[in-house]
Amino acid sequence: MTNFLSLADVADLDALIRSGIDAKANPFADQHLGKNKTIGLIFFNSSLRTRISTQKAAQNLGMNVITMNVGQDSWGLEMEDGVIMNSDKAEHVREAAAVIGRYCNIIGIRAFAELKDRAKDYQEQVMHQFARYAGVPIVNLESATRHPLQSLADCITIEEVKQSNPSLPAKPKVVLTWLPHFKPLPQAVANSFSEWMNARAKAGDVEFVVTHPEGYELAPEFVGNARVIYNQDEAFEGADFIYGKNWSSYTHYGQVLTQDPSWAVTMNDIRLSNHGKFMHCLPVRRNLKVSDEVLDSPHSLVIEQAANREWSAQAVLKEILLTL
Ligand code: AN0
Ligand code: CP
Repeated sequence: MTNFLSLADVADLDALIRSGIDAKANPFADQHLGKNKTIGLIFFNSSLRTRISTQKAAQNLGMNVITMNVGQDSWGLEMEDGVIMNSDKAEHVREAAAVIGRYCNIIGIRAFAELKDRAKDYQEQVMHQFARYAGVPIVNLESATRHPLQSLADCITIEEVKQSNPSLPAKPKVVLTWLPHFKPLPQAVANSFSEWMNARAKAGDVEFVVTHPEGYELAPEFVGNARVIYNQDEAFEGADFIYGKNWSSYTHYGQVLTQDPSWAVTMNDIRLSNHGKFMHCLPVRRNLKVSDEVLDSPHSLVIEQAANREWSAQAVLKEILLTL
């Protein structure tokens, strides 16, 4: 693996999931791989889990870690080529990426969608500019359209639950549901989860359903062959995993079309499902998107998912270190 920008960079998904599970059982087995190597973690946006779990994973592999918040710790970065740089952005990504690439063997980047111009966000300019100019492997720490380290942690979590619950069906039903929120959020987590679950469904590992109000359809390349059911209660029938996430509209780009509170997940929804587990990438707003009762019950997997971010990052960094 050179870059880790999306599922397309993964040669063998089963093996990567197994590698994460192995790292969890034996975190320091590959300490030699990262010795005297440095990773730079570059954040254009806030983070709790991604920042700490990726740092921890790199340290487990023996790496040194440098973290930087763009625009706060550093200069603002211009991404457009050929412009007269008379805005508040003092440095161009061409120099910045090339320079960071001289200090670091791997660079992780977080750059959310701006949710103003769909074509621009879906071009993934920040990831591609860094990949073009850094000269070292790039890891996606959540880009405009995807959050693959989260999706890998989610796959690991579902796999672990499957392995420890022999009563689950061989192909558990996984339902991605839209949740209400007053602020427009990116589609990245939902896009990525859908992309990865479609791959798991194709391999016969899960059945995958997406549910959301009208107007919240994900981009066709992400929803793929998933079954879309607009009635949430119907979608939850027999669900083994309920994966909640808010996203803003893709078709009416970046808009909040409804805040209908009936889409929030409560114990009634869990009861409709097959005693389903609740999943969310975090951060989550309690009692707006999901009730306290669900989050504080044994049905919730949110802490396990977050814990597995360490092992998903470690599996990915290991793959990349093996190529350096
Ligand atoms: C971000 C999002 O929805 O993409 C990050 C989630 C991991 N969430 C918020 O901005 C609240
Ligand atoms: N799930 C996730 O990526 O969390 P952070 O935004 O806190 O990194």
